Amino acid sequence: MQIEVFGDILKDLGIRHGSGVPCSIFKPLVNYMTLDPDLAYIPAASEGEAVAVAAGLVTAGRPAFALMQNSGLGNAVNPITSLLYIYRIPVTLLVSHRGEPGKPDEPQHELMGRITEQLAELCGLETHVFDDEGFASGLASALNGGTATAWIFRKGVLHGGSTITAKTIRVESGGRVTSGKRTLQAELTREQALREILPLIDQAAPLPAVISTTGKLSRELYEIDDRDHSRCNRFYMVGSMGCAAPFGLGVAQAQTAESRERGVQARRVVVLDGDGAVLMKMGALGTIGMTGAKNYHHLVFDNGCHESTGGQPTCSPFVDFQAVASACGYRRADSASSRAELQSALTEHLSSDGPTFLRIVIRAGSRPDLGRPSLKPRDGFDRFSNFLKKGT
Ligand SMILES: Cc1ncc(C[n+]2csc(CCOP(=O)(O)OP(=O)(O)O)c2C)c(N)n1
Repeated sequence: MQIEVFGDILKDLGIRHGSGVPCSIFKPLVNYMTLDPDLAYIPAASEGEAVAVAAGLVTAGRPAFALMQNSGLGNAVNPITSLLYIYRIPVTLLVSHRGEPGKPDEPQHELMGRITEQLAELCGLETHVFDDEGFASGLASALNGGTATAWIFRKGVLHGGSTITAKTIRVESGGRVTSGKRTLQAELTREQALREILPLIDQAAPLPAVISTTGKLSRELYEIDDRDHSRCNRFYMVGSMGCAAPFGLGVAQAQTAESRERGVQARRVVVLDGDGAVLMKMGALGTIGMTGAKNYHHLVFDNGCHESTGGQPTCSPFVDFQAVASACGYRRADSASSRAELQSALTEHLSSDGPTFLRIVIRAGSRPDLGRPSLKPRDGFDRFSNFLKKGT
C-alpha cells in the first residue's frame, strides 16, 4: 500500500499518534509520520514502552498505535497481557514479519518468524495479516468494538513516501551531543571508529573477549577482519537487541571467577554497543555498575539513530549517557568524538579498572555493499565459548 493511502486511513480513523521501535519494513511509515506535521511519532526505547505510551494515549482519548518488529513482540508480551488485556485498552499493534516461513532471512528471526501470529493470538490480540483491502474496515470495526488488534506486516507491503536520510534526522534532532560544557561533533563513521579501536583491543594481554551488538555494527566488525573465522575472541550477538551489555557482564563475572581460581589475570571483556540497544535495556547499566566488574569495558557507538533499520531517530542526543553511567556506578565514563580522543580514551580505559563506559560519537552511515556474517550462530557460539574456557 502506498504510504500516503495508509496515512489517510490512520487519519480518517482518528489515529494521529504512534510510538515504536523501528523495523526496516516500517521505514516508509516512520518517515511519513516524521514529516507530516499532523502526525506524531514517539520513538520508544523498547517495544513494551511503546505499548505503554500508546495505551496512555488511548486512555486519554487519542487512538494510537504501537509499532514494532516481530522480534520486539517478545519485549512487549508483558504490557500486552497485563496492561492492554486486563484494562481492555484498544491499542493498535503494527508488527512486522521478519523470518516469514519459506523466505530467506537472518537466523535470529527464524523461530519468531514461525510463531508471530500464534503468539499475538495467545496474547489475546485480535490478529490479522495486513492486506490492502481489509485494513481500513477491519481496523475501524476493532476501534469501534474497543478491541486491541495486531496487524502483521510482510516485507514490502508499505512503500513510497519521502526518504529521510539519517543525516537529516540527526540535524533535526540537534545534530550534536553535549557533554558537560563541551559540544561534540562526530568525525568518524562506525566502521572508521571500529578500525581505530581494534588494534588497541587486540594488543591487550590477555586477549580481551569482544561482544558486539545486533545490526550493522556486528556486520562491519565481521567484514573488517573475521571473514576467515580467525577471531575466536569475538561474539556477534545478531539478535536480542540490548542484551550484549548484560551478556558481557556474565562473561566478565565468569572470567573473574576463573582468574581467582587459577591465580591468573582476569580477561577483559569489551562490549561494542549501539545507542538504540543501550537505551532498550538501560537498567543493565545499574546492574553492571553494582557488580563493579573490574574487567568490563562498555563502548557505545552513538549515531543518534537506529541506523540498521533505516536511520530512525533515538532519543540519545537528549541523554547524557556519561552522567547516567557514572550515576550507575561505572568507575569511568567518557565521551570521544574524534580519532585522537577515541585513541587516548580507550587506551586509558583498557589500562584502568572497570566498569568503564565510553560513548563514541559517530556519524551515521555505512558502506552500501555491507555483507552479513557467514558464521552460523551455533558455530560462532562454540568458537567464543571455547576461547573463554580454553583460551583458544
Ligand atoms: C527487540 C528488537 N527490536 C527491534 C529490532 C530491530 N533492530 C535491529 S538493529 C536495530 C537498530 C539498533 O540501533 P542501535 O543500537 O542504535 O545501532 P545502529 O543500528 O545505529 O548501529 C533495530 C531497531 C530487533 N532486532 N530486536
